[in-house]
Amino acid sequence: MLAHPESGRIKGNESRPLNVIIVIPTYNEVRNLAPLVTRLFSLPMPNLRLIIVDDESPDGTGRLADDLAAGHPGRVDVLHRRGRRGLGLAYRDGFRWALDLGADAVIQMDADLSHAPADVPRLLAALEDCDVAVGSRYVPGGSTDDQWGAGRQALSWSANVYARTLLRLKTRDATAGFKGWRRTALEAVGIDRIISDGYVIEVELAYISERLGLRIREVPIYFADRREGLSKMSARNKIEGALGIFRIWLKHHKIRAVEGGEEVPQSLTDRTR
Ligand SMILES: Nc1nc2c(ncn2[C@@H]2O[C@H](COP(=O)(O)OP(=O)(O)O)[C@@H](O)[C@H]2O)c(=O)[nH]1
Ligand SMILES: [Mg+2]
Repeated sequence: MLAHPESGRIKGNESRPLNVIIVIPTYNEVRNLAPLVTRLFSLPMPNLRLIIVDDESPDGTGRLADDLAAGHPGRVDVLHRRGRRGLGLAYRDGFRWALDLGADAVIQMDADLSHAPADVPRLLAALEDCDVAVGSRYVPGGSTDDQWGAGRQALSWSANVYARTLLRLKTRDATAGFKGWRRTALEAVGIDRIISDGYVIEVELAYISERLGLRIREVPIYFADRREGLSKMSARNKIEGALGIFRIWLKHHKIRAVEGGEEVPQSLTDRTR
């Protein structure tokens, strides 16, 4: 069971503090990472830990992350990935590490301050009575940057509608990258069955969660545009994401859930259908 973040305790186990770990993927975020870490550690969450997953950023983000880790002993881990880079690959490694470190709850968020550190406690509070909390731009009260032009708004909205329609997702913000997970939810998802290497991992996580029948709650957020650095989302990434939806469907559409989010083994559902 999860305790309210401000109490910082696990229900039924008053002696153990709640371990919350935030996984932050970085690629060329040298101007954003230090302010992000400062703001996260200003939250009233004494047991908060961070895992920064850097893909050999040419701008030195990895070195900066090591410095930040040295400045916050025991609270910041840095995972330096080598080889092929990608948001999905980074998250898969980061999630595994967070579970290995014994996280009770895992938060995933971008490094570019588009996701407000001040919203982290709201996601955690939502996890009180759900399995997955989604920081959502597309529920009442949620929004995207005021500076976004109509074209950019339409692009973000249509990517979301595309993914939702093809996969018949109920989650309003299916491409959201700001999520909170109970440990049990991430374990149920199963990191090893995730196939997305890039941005579309966000949709895959939403799809697996819905197939499993996990309790998903969307928490409205304001998504600010990045002020420093550049988006890494290329036209190629967008095409890969669009095609990735079909692979996701193929891989996971047979997942069946029973009440309470417990997965029915595939062989069993095949026999009973
Ligand atoms: N480790 C890692 N992080 C990435 C990669 N691509 C993007 N990111 C990070 O993922 C987050 C979201 O990326 P961003 O470029 O802001 O995407 P946008 O918000 O959709 O424009 C940021 O923290 C990026 O630094 C990657 O290949 N590897
Ligand atoms: Mg961004």
